[in-house]
Parts: sequence; C-alpha cells; structure tokens
Amino acid sequence: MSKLEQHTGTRLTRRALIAGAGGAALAAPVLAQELGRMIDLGLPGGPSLRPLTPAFPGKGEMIVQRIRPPLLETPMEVFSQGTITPNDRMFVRWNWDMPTAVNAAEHRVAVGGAVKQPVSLTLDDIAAAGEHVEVVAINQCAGNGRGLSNPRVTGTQWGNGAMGCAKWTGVRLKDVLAKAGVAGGATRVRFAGLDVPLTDGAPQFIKSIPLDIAMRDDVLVAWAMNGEALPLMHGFPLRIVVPGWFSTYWVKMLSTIEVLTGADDSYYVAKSYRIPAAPITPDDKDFPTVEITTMPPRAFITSHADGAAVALGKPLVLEGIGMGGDAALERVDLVGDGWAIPCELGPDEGPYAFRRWQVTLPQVAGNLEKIGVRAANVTGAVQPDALNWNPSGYARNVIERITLVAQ
Ligand SMILES: Nc1nc2c(c(=O)[nH]1)N[C@H]1C(S)=C(S)[C@@H](COP(=O)(O)O)O[C@H]1N2
Ligand SMILES: [Mo]
Repeated sequence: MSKLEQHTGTRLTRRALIAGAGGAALAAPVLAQELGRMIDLGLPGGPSLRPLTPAFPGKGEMIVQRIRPPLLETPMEVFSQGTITPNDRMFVRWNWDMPTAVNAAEHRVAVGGAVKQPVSLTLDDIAAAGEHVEVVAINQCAGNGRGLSNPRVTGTQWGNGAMGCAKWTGVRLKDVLAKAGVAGGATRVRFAGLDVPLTDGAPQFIKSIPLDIAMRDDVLVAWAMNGEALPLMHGFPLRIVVPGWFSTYWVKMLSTIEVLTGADDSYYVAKSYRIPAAPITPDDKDFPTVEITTMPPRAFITSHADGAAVALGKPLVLEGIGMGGDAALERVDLVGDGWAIPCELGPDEGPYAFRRWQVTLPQVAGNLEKIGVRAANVTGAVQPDALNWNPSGYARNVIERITLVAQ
C-alpha cells in the first residue's frame, strides 16, 4: 500500500489537524457528516455544490474543497466586509499533507547552496537578521477561479475565493540571505517547507524565485499575519511573502533556503505551475510554456451576487474590491455591453493590497445584464473581456460578469 492509500484510507474519519499560534497540534475529527450546508459556486463544468463549515480548528465558516490535506475556500461575502481578510477566513491550500505540529524552539532554517557560509538559523536568529518590515499583500492561488473555466480545466475547482489580503510581518529575505552571504554566480533562491509528499518518489513542494526578486525590499520571511503568529495552516512558524506574485511562491513552514546557480529544474517550477507563452485555444497541444510569476489586475462586485434583485426606478449603489496585481491599482470601471462608468476608489493601503471601489447608478431602468468591473493597474495592464484559457486555468483575470434583476 502506498503512503497515499494509507492516508486516504483514513481520510474522512481523521481530523484535519490544526494548531493555533505556538504550533501545538490538535486532534479531533472533522467528519464528512459534520460538514454544514451547501453553497453553490456557480461552476459551469461540473458539480457546483460544496459544503460550508466552521468545523476546521482556527477557521470560521469556509468552503470545503477537500478535507485532507485541507483545501478551504473563502466565501465571497468575506470580501464585502473589508480589505483585510481575517486569519480565520483566509483560504487554505496545501499541495501535500500538512504537518500537524511544529516545535518552535527546535525549528531551524537552513540557508545553503551557493553561499559563502551555510548557516542554520533559529527563529530568534531570523528575527534578529534585520529590520522588522510590514507589508499588506494579497495571497492569491495561481488557480484562483479556475473552476469557472469553460471548457473545464483540471485541478482544484476553486471559485474566486482562493485569495485574501493580509498584513504580513517579518524580516527581509535579503537580510536572512546575508547571514550566509550569497556567492558569485547565484541565479535563483529556492525554498522548501516541512511538508513532504504523501507518495513515494513524488516531488517535494519546493519553489524558487529569481535572485533580483529575492533581493527586493518587500520580499519577506514572515512570522506574523494580521498581527498574530502565523496559524499552522498558513505556515507557522515562517513563510515567504512575495508581494505581487502568486502565492505558489509563498512557501509555508519554511525550513530550507537554497541559493541556485543555474535554472531550477525541480518539478513545481520546470514542469508544473506554467502557462502558455502565448495565447492558445483548448485544441492546442504542444506549446511553449513559461512559469507563473506576477499577478494581473482583477476586480469583483461584492455587494451583489449573480441573479440578485435590484429596485426598479431607484438609485443603485454597487461596491466591491479590486487589485492591481504586481503594480498599484489605477482604476476600476463598471462595464456593460458597450459602456463603462468609472468607479470611485476607497483608501489606498499599498500597491499589493485590495482596494475598495464604489459606484452609484442614478436610476435602475431595467435588468442589468452581464455587468462586471474592469480593473487597470498603473503599468497599463487591463482586465480582458475574454478568458485567457489555459489547461490549468491559471492566472484567471477575465472580467467577471453578473446579471441583476430589476423588480
Ligand atoms: N510548504 C508549502 N508552502 C506552500 C504550499 C504548499 O503546499 N506547501 N502551497 C502554496 C500554494 S500553491 C498556495 S496557493 C499558498 C496558499 O497559502 P495559504 O494556505 O496560506 O492561503 O501556499 C503556498 N505555499
Ligand atoms: Mo496555489
């Protein structure tokens, strides 16, 4: 029996084991029958209902995509409540099983590879490595919204709730690297966490970023999320934060930092988490790919769901959130068939944060068919009208459309 079979055999009868700050493990079962009411994610290509449950330790009500390892999605209503996603509502994603306990006192981060002097750092060493820095940044899975792809694509069928925005606190990665000293010829910096594959011979989840990105002033080795120690599910005791980049690079439970001198040929960089180098159609087979890196702009209507009723003849206030991706949000427009109305932007909490928008329509004259919001960032990137379809549904940023029914 493989390790995977051993685990899945007990999957529904054992707990998703989550600890709070400090990292001690809990073990009480989340059973399939405990999962609460169902929510419809509106996925066009397959079963669309998912359980909604508050049963995961340390979590508020979350959409269950998978029990173990946990894949939990944030309900869209959370994004109507503010620009910061509370820790207990942040989506959760683990590629392999997550460790259920971490001993902070014994935890070490090994910094090695192309360095002058390999070092093994305690949490205190990391905290003392440099200035403490805070950055508000969106954590978004590269596959966020892929369940909405049409034609359907493979992978977790996320709605748009595999994203959230938090304030992250830590030290600069470059200050941690300086503890070892980056050697000449360095090209990339690779990260590994404490999680290991369930199946023998399967690749470990390791990811690398180019050296110039690693040296940015806002790329962190973070220990806090919204002012609290990272919850175990979100990578206690340390995770990488790369503002503006998809969170596949934000390695959790950081245990190894490795400076590379060549290309990274590891599975999750060279083979997976890649998008077509140029647009393709669903029929295309062999096409060149590039790795997923930065996030494009996106915006969402959070005040109204698809199909919601609005009052005929009355003014209508629409609200939501937008993001610039890897650069500050510049504008959000409400768009329909051949028209666009600029929205007012709320307070600016930094280029990598969610930003609220609002627009008032003076009078609802009839149904609002297939309206959406279109974000643009300061580099000129604008959300497209058509889906950038790719086989894994990565980097979705097509304008999301809803219809409001006048009554
Ligand atoms: N150690 C480790 N880090 C990881 C992963 C993982 O499987 N293991 N998954 C990555 C992916 S694909 C995503 S989308 C984010 C999710 O972060 P969150 O669970 O804190 O929301 O973690 C990233 N970091
Ligand atoms: Mo992800």
